[in-house]
Amino acid sequence: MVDKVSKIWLDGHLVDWEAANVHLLTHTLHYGLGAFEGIRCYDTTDGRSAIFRLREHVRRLFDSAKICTMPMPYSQEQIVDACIETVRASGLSSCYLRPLVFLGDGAMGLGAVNPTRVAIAAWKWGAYLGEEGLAKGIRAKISSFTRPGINMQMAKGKVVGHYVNSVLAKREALAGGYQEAILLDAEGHVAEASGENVWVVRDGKVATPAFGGAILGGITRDSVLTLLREMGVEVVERDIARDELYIADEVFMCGTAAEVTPVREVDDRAIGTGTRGPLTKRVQDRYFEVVRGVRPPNPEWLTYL
Ligand code: PPE
Repeated sequence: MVDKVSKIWLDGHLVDWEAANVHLLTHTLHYGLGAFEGIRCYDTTDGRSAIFRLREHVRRLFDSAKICTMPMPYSQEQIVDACIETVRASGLSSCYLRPLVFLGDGAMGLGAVNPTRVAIAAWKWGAYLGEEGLAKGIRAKISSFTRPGINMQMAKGKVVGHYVNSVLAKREALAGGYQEAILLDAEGHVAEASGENVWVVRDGKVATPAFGGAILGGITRDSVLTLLREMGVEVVERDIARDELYIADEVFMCGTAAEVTPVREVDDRAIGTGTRGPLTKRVQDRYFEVVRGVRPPNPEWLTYL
């Protein structure tokens, strides 16, 4: 259960948690056209809280809305400010932020063009794939669900309706006793997990599926690419075959919610030594240092409150 906070930002104002409701004929509820974001705010070492890569997330929210042909009734700067306001009003020093852009009620039918509405909620969210997952790695399974091709779903958008496929894949993995599903694209290449981008390490070299493929362009993925390069690690974006996961020295996944999580098993095969690998640990440590302000991040990665 999500712990209740006092306020949610809805259409330009903070409203009481109980008052943050919509009508049953809300268009997005029926047809899935909408966009959302997931952003984390962390406690930092100097006692302040900081939102990680806020501007990049807000930019992607606007990109997603554009992909959905939904005009945004606010500027990016207004949504940046609204996110900050929402965290402040939550009283939480670290939290997960969920901006949601949706079509309101009014007309029905696929052709309806109702006004775009925006909500932002904040809640406390611990380790998405568990503390043990962060420390020792998770068990993943290649999904029976395929990641839709790049002209079937607009993969660069974080679009509400796209998540049906992810939720089904996640439920299938959980029902099978695994913690996460890894989806292949229509050609059989590794695409991404239900809510994370995927990485493989072999002989000290790192690879991840290319931005242009059937993946969400993860902001954590972008951060990890930058950190790996800063660490002097060779990293490429390329096609990855399913069995490259099996024979990798290390596999890890990353996302705002999952942060940097090692994968210790794929399809019941132990990866490397069957626990968190050394390079994964280095990237993970560095990521947590950056989000918590221990290590100076790249300019503008932290928005201090
Ligand atoms: N791929 C997918 C499909 C995805 O949903 C996410 C985020 C990512 C990659 C990583 O993107 P980024 O957060 O920008 O690094 N998934 C969100 C879902 C969490 C949820 O269960 O809800 C997230 O991590 O916030």
